[in-house]
Amino acid sequence: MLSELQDALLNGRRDDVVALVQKALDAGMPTARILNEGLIAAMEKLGVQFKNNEVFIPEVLVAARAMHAGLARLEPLLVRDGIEPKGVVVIGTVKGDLHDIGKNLVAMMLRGAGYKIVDLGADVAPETFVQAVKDHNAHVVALSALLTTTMVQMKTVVDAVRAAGLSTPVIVGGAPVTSDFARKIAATGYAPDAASGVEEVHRLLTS
Ligand code: B1M
Repeated sequence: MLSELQDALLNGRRDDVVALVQKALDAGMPTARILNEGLIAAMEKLGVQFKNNEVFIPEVLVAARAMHAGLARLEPLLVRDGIEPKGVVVIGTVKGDLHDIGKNLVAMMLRGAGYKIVDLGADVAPETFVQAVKDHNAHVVALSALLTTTMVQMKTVVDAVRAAGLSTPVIVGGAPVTSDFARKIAATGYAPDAASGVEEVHRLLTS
């Protein structure tokens, strides 16, 4: 049943995902097992396929939508069972930048990997990131920028987070962003794509 569920998710068959989650629940399978060995395992496979250019953005978006539908069915039960998220990640596209497709992908993959996501959207001011970290006791801040003119805002956010006395790791990504740039602005980490973003958050929270 779990491999059927993984297969449905990898192929973006949203209705099948919901039906198979329900079938597993009806069969008495624990919610954590459906989540970890069904939905999350499939998203991890998808992340590897995406990284290896075996699937592309449209497939990832469709699979992510199916993942959302499956998660929506499990969420009330997970809350009831008291399964804690792996950590809280505040994510947003920096001020002045309206590109949000890559940021959404990163958020979806992180959600799929078991993190609670506080998605601030696009065109987010530095003080909004700081406030969200405080309000949600975030473990990581993830920033996206697609314009060379807005990349500089990432430094403003890193500086604002540190000026607020917070040691929360800040990771950065987006087409024009490089690991060199991340180092220069004293960001804690860098991820070139969504799958690496998940790996980077795992690394930071387990090291
Ligand atoms: Co704009 N745009 N755009 N645009 N746009 C680019 C980025 C551009 C490269 C196009 C070009 O000229 N060739 C160019 C930037 C040039 C530069 O700065 N060097 C550009 C420009 C100039 C502009 C405007 C200024 C155009 C104008 O108005 N004259 C304007 C700016 C508006 C603004 O933001 N203030 C503008 C507007 C737009 C649209 C609104 C029309 C639309 C955005 C719609 C939306 O996002 N809702 C748009 C689009 C779609 C693009 C392109 C075509 C596609 C971007 C995209 O979604 N890629 C883009 C050209 C291109 O990239 N080929 C372009 C797919 C997405 C999945 O990839 O976002 O890179 P990406 O995310 C990747 C990784 O980067 C990484 O993971 C993702 C998945 O692997 N990643 C992270 C991203 N964020 C991360 C965060 C992390 C980790 C990894 O956290 C740690």
